[in-house]
Amino acid sequence: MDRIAVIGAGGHAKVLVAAWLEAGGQVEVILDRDPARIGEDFFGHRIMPQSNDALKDLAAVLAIGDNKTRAQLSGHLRPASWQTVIHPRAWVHGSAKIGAGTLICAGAVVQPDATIGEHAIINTGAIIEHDCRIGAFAHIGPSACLGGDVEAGDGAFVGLGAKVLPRKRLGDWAVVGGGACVTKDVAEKETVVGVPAAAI
Ligand code: JB2
Repeated sequence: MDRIAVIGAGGHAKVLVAAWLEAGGQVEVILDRDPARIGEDFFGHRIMPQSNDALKDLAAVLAIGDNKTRAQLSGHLRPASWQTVIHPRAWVHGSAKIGAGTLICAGAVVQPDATIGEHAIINTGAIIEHDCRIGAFAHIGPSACLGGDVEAGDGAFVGLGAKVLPRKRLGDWAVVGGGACVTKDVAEKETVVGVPAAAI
């Protein structure tokens, strides 16, 4: 399996690198933009400064939790390709479509005919039911659960343990707070919290 470049060296990168290694992959280089991190050890690699030069012959993955940062970086970094990372103990049905650069974490379930865009995060133990459509740069948090035929737009964030009832729509860059239960559609860029979820 290819050796990849990992962009970002924080908490999310730990989860991503662990999944990639568990899947049998190898890491070529870890890049971070924070000068204070350069030279630190990260999974046995010295953290290096970010540059397009370091990426040009490598598949890479954006290992940064913030959805907007991943969207921005995907527009100006130029690796040879973007690597999709699926933990070997995630369950992804063969009919599901997973975009380039997306991470599916341990224990996540992606059911038939779900589609997930590029550079998304389906975090630990999240459930994506049949026919869901998850946009690019979205993040479905640990143990969150999306019922069948839910749509989550580009950059949408669903917090830890939140639930979205079947057929509901989350607009682009909508935010669902941890533990919320979404019973109505959520507008673009709107933030909702609580049970049942309401705008703040
Ligand atoms: O533009 C960038 C850049 N922006 C931030 N380029 C590169 N190469 N690196 C960048 N970073 C780096 O990502 C920061 O310097 C920092 O080292 C790292 C972000 O680490 P942090 O631990 O703050 O956040 P995270 O994105 O790894 O994890 C967050 O999101 C996850 C989904 C946390 O909230 C986690 O708890 C959460 N599970």
